[in-house]
Amino acid sequence: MTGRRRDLARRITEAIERPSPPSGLESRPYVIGITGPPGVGKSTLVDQLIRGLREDGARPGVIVVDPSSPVTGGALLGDRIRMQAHAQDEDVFIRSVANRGHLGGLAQGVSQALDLLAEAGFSPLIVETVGVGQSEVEVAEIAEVVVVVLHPGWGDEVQAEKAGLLEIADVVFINKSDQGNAERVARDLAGLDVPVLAGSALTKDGLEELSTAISDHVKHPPARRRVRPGRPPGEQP
Ligand SMILES: Nc1nc2c(ncn2[C@@H]2O[C@H](COP(=O)(O)OP(=O)(O)O)[C@@H](O)[C@H]2O)c(=O)[nH]1
Ligand SMILES: [Mg+2]
Repeated sequence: MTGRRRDLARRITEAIERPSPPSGLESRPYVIGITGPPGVGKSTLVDQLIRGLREDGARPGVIVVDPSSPVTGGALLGDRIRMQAHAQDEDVFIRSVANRGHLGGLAQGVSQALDLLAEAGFSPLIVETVGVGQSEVEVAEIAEVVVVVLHPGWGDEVQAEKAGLLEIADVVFINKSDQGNAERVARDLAGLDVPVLAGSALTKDGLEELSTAISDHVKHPPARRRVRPGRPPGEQP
């Protein structure tokens, strides 16, 4: 690791551990939020997104918020392995942060870490969070576009949990459609006001459509507003 990267890594750690008020960066590069249930393929998908962005000459910066294991207290090793292909690439910065089961201030720390990545010239920015509980809602606040990743077997979750996750979606991607029938979930979500796509991070099926949906959303944010936590639906900020 070069000294500059080491310094950036250290400052990100400080930001996560001791968040301070936002730096007030005038124009941060856009932030892509990737959320969904554990194991659905978010990290695999992020790895593919990084690949595509690199092909386009972009320098993506990625923060992965891991549910830390109560046993190890550390970030899941899997994410690092999943994105290891980029470990030697100086034009990609990937950082895992463990949420250690508490969420207070996490969004602020992540937001600050994103500012640091932006200052270091990384763009666009990607945040992966697990779509359970409140953390993803917090992080959705930071992201210009939130991709909710689901799988073909999705649907057995508690209704409230489902609703909470879908509320923050700008794009839904039904991953692992190589393993099951995504149609059923897609039909379930037909009433949603956002693009619902299906594909596979493993076979790369549907990934181009996903990239297009992401950039379409960033370029032309729909008039419809995502329901933000703490703000009644329909109310303008
Ligand atoms: N069959 C199949 N497996 C996948 C796909 N995407 C990811 N996986 C696998 O699902 C497992 C969990 O993936 P991961 O990206 O770590 O999920 P995350 O917890 O949501 O970040 C890994 O073994 C991946 O190889 C897919 O589209 N199809
Ligand atoms: Mg992951």
